[in-house]
Amino acid sequence: SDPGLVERARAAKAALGERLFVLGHHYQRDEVIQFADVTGDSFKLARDAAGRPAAEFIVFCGVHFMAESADILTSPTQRVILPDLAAGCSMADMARLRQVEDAWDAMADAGIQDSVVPVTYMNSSADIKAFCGRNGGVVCTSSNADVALEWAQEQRPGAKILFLPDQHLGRNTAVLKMGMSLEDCVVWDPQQPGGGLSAEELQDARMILWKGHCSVHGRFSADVVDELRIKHPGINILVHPECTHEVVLKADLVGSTEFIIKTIEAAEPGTVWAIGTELNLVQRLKDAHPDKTIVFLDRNVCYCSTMNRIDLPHLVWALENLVAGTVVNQITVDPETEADALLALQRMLDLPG
Ligand code: CIZ
Ligand code: SF4
Repeated sequence: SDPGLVERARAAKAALGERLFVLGHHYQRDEVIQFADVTGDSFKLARDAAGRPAAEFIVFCGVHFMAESADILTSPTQRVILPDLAAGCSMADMARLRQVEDAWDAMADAGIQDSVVPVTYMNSSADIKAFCGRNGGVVCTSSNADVALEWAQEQRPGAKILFLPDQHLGRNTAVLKMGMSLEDCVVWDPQQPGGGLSAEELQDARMILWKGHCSVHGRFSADVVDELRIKHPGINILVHPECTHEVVLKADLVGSTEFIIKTIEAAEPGTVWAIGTELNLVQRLKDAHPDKTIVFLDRNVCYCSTMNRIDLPHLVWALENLVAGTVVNQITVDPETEADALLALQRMLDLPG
């Protein structure tokens, strides 16, 4: 990265001292990660921010929904800053509150709304988390989706689950961890009238999956898994549960980004791994573990384009403004949304395990 910018970022961080806390998501660029006080997945980072009450400014190097979660979990005096407001998440954008409310009304029309418990993945906007909070639901992460689904099923006998917004995480968890079948799952398509489902299909389903997906993890293909197994006999395939069901079925290990990192750290020297998650993280793991062979589970490069919007120039711009006394790109969730979203987040924090 540009030595001038590196120097300016260092100077700005030094000038702000304890007033500043920089969070770096695992999918961020190296040029940004070098300035993170802590790295992690979205959930760990939001909790780390909440554990730093002395930090007035939380600079979140990640995407918009993560900064919202940090704002919800930190105190009102702490200000959360996203260095580029264009750093959204295509998956989170696939579930808009209006669309989810329409689906909810259709579930009332089909006579099932009283038995549906909404569960949203952390990767969703604050107003979707708030919808879940208001309607008896919960937030989950890729590490606790099974526990959250179990909790949801226990809310009432014969409970159905509306899973937002990632159909793949929902399906993979339901089928591989909850003993449901693919037939128990239906997909609600917000682009179609009535979600593309009949009242009968809704009544018969146990799991109503929102038709959303991650544009990065959704790209990995089962064909590449087959090719790599031929090319590198003994290879271990390690993927994130946002990958398609087909890919997950062919993998050896499936888990969150934190799980992927721990697995590679614990792996024996000389072992061979193909990793199906965002490329910045895979490249960093490869660099950190030269004693292991690590390949990317795709023939092409595929970064998360919105994560990559946070680059060193944007970080320096945000930090230097703070030094000059100007808070730029602050992310704030309105108090009503925040209170409801917090209900759903608190239910997650209270889950067993
Ligand atoms: O795909 C993502 O953006 C993930 C895994 C985010 C997170 O940290 O939960
Ligand atoms: Fe969203 Fe996927 Fe990017 Fe994560 S990797 S921020 S889920 S688009």
